[in-house]
Amino acid sequence: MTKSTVVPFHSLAAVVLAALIVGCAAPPAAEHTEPPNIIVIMADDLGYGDVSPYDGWIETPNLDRLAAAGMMLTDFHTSGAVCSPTRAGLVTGRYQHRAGVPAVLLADSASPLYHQGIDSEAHTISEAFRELGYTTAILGKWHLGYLPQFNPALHGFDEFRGFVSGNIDYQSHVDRMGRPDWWNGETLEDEEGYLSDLIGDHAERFIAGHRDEPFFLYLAHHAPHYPYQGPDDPAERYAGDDTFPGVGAVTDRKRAYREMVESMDASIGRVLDALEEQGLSEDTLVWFFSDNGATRVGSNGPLRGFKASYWEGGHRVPSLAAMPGRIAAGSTSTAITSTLDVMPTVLAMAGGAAHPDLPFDGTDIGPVLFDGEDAPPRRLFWSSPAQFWRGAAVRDGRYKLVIDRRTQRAAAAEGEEIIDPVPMLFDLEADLGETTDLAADEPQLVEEMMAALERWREDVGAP
Ligand SMILES: [Ca+2]
Repeated sequence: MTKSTVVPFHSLAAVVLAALIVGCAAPPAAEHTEPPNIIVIMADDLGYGDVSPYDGWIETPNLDRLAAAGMMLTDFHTSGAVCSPTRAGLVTGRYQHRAGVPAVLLADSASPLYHQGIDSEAHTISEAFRELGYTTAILGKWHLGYLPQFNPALHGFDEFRGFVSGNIDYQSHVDRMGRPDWWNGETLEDEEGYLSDLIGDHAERFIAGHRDEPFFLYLAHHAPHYPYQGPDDPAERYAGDDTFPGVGAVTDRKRAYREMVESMDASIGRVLDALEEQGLSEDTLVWFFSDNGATRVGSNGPLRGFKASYWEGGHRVPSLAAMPGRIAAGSTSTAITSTLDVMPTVLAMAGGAAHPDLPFDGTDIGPVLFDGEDAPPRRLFWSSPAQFWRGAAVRDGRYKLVIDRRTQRAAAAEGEEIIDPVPMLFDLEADLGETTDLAADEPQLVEEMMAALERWREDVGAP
C-alpha cells in the first residue's frame, strides 16, 4: 500500500475534538488521545533460534515480557541479509537499493564502500517524524555512512549517541580500523561503559526527559555482532592500533555471545521499566527485531543458512511488537511481514504517510498488529551486489524461490558448465528448512517468480 500525500499531524483543535469523540464513544481504557510514542529496537545479527520467545538457547526474560505483552511475528523478514542494507530499508520504508545502500558499508577508507552512504534525497523515518512534531533519537549503531554528511544528526535525528561504523569494541568503542567511534551528534565524544549498558542509560534518560511530548526512539543495539565481548571481558581495541583480531580475542565465543544477548535483554528491560515508571506504556509502541540472521556462533533454530545468505536463516528474524490496549497480549501472527513495513506502519499510527515522490515498498501492517488480520498478498525480494553471497530470492505466499550462486560455483568447480542462474523452489509451509527443491515440479511457478524478480530488479536497480 502506498499513500501519495504527506498528512501533517493533527492540529491541536483536531486532537481535542478527537479526544471528545473518543471520550464519548469508548470506555476510558481505550482513550489514546496523545500521538503515540514509537520505540524501534533492533538487534544486530540476532538469529531466529537465539532468544527464548522463539524457543532459542538463551534465556531472555525481557523479550519474554515483551512477547507476553504483545505480538510475536513468526514470518518476519529483513530486507537485507547484512547490516547496512537492512538499515537503509528500515529508515526509508523502501528497498535499500533505492537509498544508495545495496551493500554493506566498509570501515576501510581504501574501499569505495567506505565513501558511500544514505542518499541525501532519501526521506528518512526520523525526518518524517520530525515533520509531525516528534522528538527523534537514535541510540547505538547507524552504519549508513562514515563520512560527515551521512551523520544521523543530518538525517532527521535530534539526538545521536552511538557509532557510525559496522562494529566497535564493546568497552573502548574503537572501530575495526582503530578509530574512536562514539558520537554525540556530529561530535566525537567518548563515554565510559559497556555498549548495551550505555544504550540503556541513554534510553532511560531520553524517555524521562521527553515524557510530555511525542517521541520516536530508534535503539540500534550492537549485540550480538562481533567482536564477541561480554560485559566482564576486557577492551581489545585501542585508538590508533589496528592489530587486534577483528572478531575478538575471546576463545569461548558462545559464552560471550550469550552474555551479549543477555546484556541487550537487560537493557531492553530497563526501557520497559522506564516506560512503566513514566506512565507511558500504553502510549508507546515497542517493536523489537533483528537486522539479519545469526552467524554460526548464534542459532537460526530450524532455518537453513546464516547471516549474509538468502536462505531463511539469513533474513527471517525474531520480531515482537507490544502496545498494551492496542496489540493483543500474548498473541502470535504468521503474516508475512518485513522490516520494510516498519516505517509505513509506525508513521501511519502518527498520522503520517510516504513522501509523495518516494512511495513505500513496505506496507502499513497496522491491521496485523492491532486487529490480528493477515497481511495483504505481495511478493518480497532479496538481491545484493556480489559481496559475500551471490544470489537472490523471492517470497510469494508459501513458496520461496532461491538463487544460490555459491552452489553453482561449487558445481562449476566439479566441471559442470553453468552460465545462467539456477532457481530452486521451496514450500515453506511444508519445508521451513528449505531442504527439498520443487523447481522441477513447478516450472510455471518458477517462471512467474523469475519474471517478477527480473521486473523488481529493473524497478529498484538491483544487480
Ligand atoms: Ca547485522
